[in-house]
Amino acid sequence: MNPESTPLAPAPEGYRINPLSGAAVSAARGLAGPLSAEITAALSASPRGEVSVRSADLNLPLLEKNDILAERNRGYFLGRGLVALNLVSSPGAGKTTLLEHTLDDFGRQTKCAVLVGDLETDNDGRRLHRPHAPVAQITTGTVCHLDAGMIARAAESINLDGVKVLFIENVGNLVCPASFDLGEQVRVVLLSTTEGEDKPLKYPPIFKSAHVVLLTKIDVADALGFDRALAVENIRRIAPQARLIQLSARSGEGLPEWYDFLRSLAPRS
Ligand SMILES: Nc1nc2c(ncn2[C@@H]2O[C@H](COP(=O)(O)OP(=O)(O)OP(=O)(O)O)[C@@H](O)[C@H]2O)c(=O)[nH]1
Ligand SMILES: [Mg+2]
Repeated sequence: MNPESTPLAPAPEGYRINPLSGAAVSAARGLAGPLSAEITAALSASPRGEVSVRSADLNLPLLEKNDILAERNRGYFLGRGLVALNLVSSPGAGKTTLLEHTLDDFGRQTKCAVLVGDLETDNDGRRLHRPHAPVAQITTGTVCHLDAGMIARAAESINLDGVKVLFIENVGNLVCPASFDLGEQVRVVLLSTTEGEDKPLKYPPIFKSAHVVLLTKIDVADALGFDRALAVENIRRIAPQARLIQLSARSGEGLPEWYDFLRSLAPRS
């Protein structure tokens, strides 16, 4: 058992945070603190949990509570000089395996941290925790996605000093996470060869929101009869904006390109 592992008391919303490595000595200043009295009052007066900007004439879109918290996270991450990536995929597409390799390879030169979400268990957090990488597990209970409030609380639970890259491994789901901005700068969507070539066509919102699409488990593509050219065509059709990297965490193919991409994002100090 990891001596650092001391789960925090459950949040009022029911989810739990467990910092498995690199726990913060004291909570970071105010990231998950209450919103201003003005915004809290406006949110509670709104049946749909929305607040409008004061000057409605500007015709700005309404911001929902998650968006407000996400913007606060984004500013906090930028202020700390780190880049946050939100990894989203179906269950089992290979997010944790890729992050294990990333922490062991790329993470030795560039300090990384991980916030990982699942409905239940600390399994992924335990797979990921390493002395050189702060990791916190978020267990959501019944919620099929992470939200910006969970990220704020989990980010406060670990020591982010010196961290340049913060990975957020979302709950395995191709639908729910699409609508929840976490305050990340980069959204990474994984599609594995075991899922079939047609997933971008069937679940377009998540692929349309991607900055990067990773086609994973390419080592088993041939054995599965997976048509990589067709998958690439489908990704390009739905997500022309996204950078595409094909890789296998198992064989190592494509990992240097992924690390080069991370290197291009990581702020230099
Ligand atoms: N062949 C092959 N298998 C892989 C690769 N990457 C991961 N796997 C396997 O795929 C399974 C799921 O991998 P995980 O990394 O746990 O997937 P995940 O996306 O984190 O899963 P959830 O967190 O449950 O959504 C495991 O059995 C891995 O060993 C790969 O590159 N090639
Ligand atoms: Mg995982």
